[in-house]
Formats: sequence, structure tokens, C-alpha cells
Amino acid sequence: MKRIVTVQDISCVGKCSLTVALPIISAMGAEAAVSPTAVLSTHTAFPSFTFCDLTKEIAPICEHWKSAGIDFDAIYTGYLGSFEQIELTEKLIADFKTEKTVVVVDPAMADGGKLYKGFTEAFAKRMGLLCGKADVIVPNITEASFMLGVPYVGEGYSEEYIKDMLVKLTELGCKTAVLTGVSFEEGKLGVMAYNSESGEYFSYFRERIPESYHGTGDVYASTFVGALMRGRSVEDALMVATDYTVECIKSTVKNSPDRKYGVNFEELVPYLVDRMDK
Ligand code: PXL
Repeated sequence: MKRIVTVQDISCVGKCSLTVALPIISAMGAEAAVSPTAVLSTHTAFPSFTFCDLTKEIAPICEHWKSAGIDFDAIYTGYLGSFEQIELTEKLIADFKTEKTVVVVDPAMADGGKLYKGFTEAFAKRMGLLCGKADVIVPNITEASFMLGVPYVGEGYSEEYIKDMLVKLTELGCKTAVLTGVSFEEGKLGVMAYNSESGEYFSYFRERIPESYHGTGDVYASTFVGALMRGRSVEDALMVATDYTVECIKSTVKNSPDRKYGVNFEELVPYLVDRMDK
């Protein structure tokens, strides 16, 4: 069985980060090992929350893994709370990346034109350097804009604009850049990717559900990594992740109006398992 290590926080309530990554990766038939970075009572979009920093645990945990001969097929990083956590994550990548390891970085730090609470433009630039250590990165357009230091333009951009942004993202050092939440046409939303080795672009769109829920980026990234571990190509894994995320939002819109609580991805686990078996 493939073993993924995912580096991100545990937000106890408000489905995102590890409470999403663990069940989704498990349901997809891969092992989810964790490097938890912090424990929060809720994610930071709630009006208040508790926060217990686990930064000092990261290095000893990694050292133990090394001495025990543990290895990983994928390293998947999500929300990181500080410059120091980014540095430690880079060390984890340097120490555990082998020929077989796929490194996926989701620079979870912004959406809708704004950085999440507590982040700065300097932090976003630093996250850009971590992205340079990845094989694949999966930012949304807001995160990409902050990492590249360009203004967030909202919607109404051209395909050329997105293609140019993707090329610049790969110039950070990753092989493949994916932009999520891309829309060129009313009523459609999806992803566009660029493989800097082949020079090829890929895009996939579905119907736009006019609601945005917290944690969908984490659902997306977890599903993407899970599908890669099941042997799917990057393109195929992006389609699986897009379809699952869309189905989760569709199902949630019917009965859960509070967006902070995330999507009801649990209801769609049978769909995901079925989709993986096809
Ligand atoms: O879903 C991203 C995320 C993860 N973890 C924490 C967050 C957020 C987004 O706000 O606050 C703690």
C-alpha cells in the first residue's frame, strides 16, 4: 500500500486540513501518515479559536521516522502557520524525498483575493519557495497571485493570463503547476495545469455551483494525491478531484447552509470509491 505523509494542522471543527485529508486518503486506499503542525479548536475563519503550536514536535518526529527506516510514496503539504514550519517542511522534503516520492504542495493560505488571518505578503513569497521544491502545486488564483507578487484580478481574465501565470508558477521550480477555481465562461468552473517538461497545458471544467464552502481546497488536494497514489496520471487525478469536489458541494448545498462547516464529503465517499474503481 502506498504511504502518504501529509503536513498540516488539525482544526478540530470546521472540516478542513487533516480532518479532511485523513478520511479521504484512507477511503482512496492509501495510508495517511501525518505530521500535525498545530491543533486548533476550529479553523481560523471562525470568529475566534484556540491554537496549540506543534512546531517543536516536527523535527523529533522526522528524526524518529528516519531512524526507524520509514519512507513515503508521497509528501503532501497543506496549511502551514509560520516561516519556521515552512523551513521544517522543506527539511522533511529534503530528508524523505527519494526517486519514487511525489511531492504535492497546496499553498493553503488565501482565497477570494484575500490572505487568511495572520498571513502576510512576505509569508506568501516564502510559500512560493516551498512550491519550488514540489513536483506538483495546486494553488487557487488568489494564492498564485500572492506568491508571484501580482495583483489579484478577480474574474474576467483571459486564457492567456492563466497560461502565463502557470508558466511563472513552474518557474518557482516545480514541474507541474495547477490553478484551481479557473473560469473562462459563465456557469463553468474548473482547473488548468501546465507541465513544464512537456510544455503541455491541460484543463477540465464542470458546472459552477454558485456557493463556496470552507475546506474545499483541502478536499481537492487530498483527492488529487490519493488518485495519484492509485496510479492515475496527473490529468486523470485532477479530473477525479474536480468531480468529487463538485459532487460534495452539490450535496452540501441541499442541507448545510453554514459555509464555515465545510462540505459533507462523507456522504460522497461511496461515489469516490466507485469512481476510483472505474
Ligand atoms: O482549509 C484551509 C485551512 C486549514 N487550516 C486552517 C485554516 C484554513 C483556512 O482558513 O484556518 C487552520
